[in-house]
Amino acid sequence: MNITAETIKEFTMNSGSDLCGIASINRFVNLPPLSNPKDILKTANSVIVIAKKFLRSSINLNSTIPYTIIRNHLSKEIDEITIGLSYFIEAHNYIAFPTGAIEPCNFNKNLLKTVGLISLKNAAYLAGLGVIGKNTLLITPEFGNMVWLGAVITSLELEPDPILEKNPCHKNCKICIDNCPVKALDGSKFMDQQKCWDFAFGESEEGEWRIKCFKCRQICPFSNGYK
Ligand code: B12
Repeated sequence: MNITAETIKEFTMNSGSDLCGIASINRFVNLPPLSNPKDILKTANSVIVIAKKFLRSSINLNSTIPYTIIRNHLSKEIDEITIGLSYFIEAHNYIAFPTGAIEPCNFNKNLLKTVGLISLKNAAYLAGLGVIGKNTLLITPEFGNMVWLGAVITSLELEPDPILEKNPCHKNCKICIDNCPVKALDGSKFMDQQKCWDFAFGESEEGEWRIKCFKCRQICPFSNGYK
């Protein structure tokens, strides 16, 4: 059986993805040295990126428990889909492996940044799923920034999707930058990881691990798509 982009999309959608896009490897150029799948697999030809919709009801509550539940659950679901897809592709004699939705990560000593196997936001942009907003998050036409991402890097050559270029962020909108409680955003492509990390992740007052801040998602006018 010949695996085509359609086969892959059918597989991911049947496995529970809400979006799936494909980037050809030659799109991963002019990136910081941390985002190139070719550094991991020399024979990589494509990166398949999937997204699941994040539950919007979880972001405007007086508790961070529901958001944390959804984030943990989606990370598992995404990993299950990308692992399943990797086995499916491998069964057709190609190399394929998942990148992990949230972990493990590496600490890059040169950049002084914690980095995933690849940057999923970049990969999703290059796979045509959406654009990167001023909050540095991927914003998709269908669900805005309320998506959770995962990817498979593979030696399989696939027809890539067109990149979306039109960015819906209004030129003068700075709502995410102005409302970040720790000023981790400055309008550039990188955010201040340490500031965000120290404030947004860790023990809650009740003593359990939580994600305690997601203001940059919540306040964005595109938390529900921009079609
Ligand atoms: C480590 C990590 C964190 C760290 C650091 C975040 C960071 N931006 O680096 C902390 C703990 C602070 C964090 C916070 C959050 N995170 Co986080 N995080 C990750 C993780 C695991 C790795 C990110 C990484 O590698 N960062 C390294 C930096 C360098 O890369 P990057 O920001 O991804 O990509 C930027 C650069 O490459 C740059 N860039 C692109 N091209 C070029 C070219 C040049 C020349 C230059 C200089 C730069 C440049 O622009 C890119 C976009 O900003 C990813 C999963 C993954 N593997 O990607 C999730 C991920 C990015 N997190 C996510 C989310 C949602 C969050 C939070 C909202 C909290 C939460 N978990 O719910 C906040 C929001 C912060 C924000 N506004 O960015 C989602 C984003 C989904 C989306 N819609 O975009 C991801 C993709 C997880 C997932 N599986 O969906 N996160």
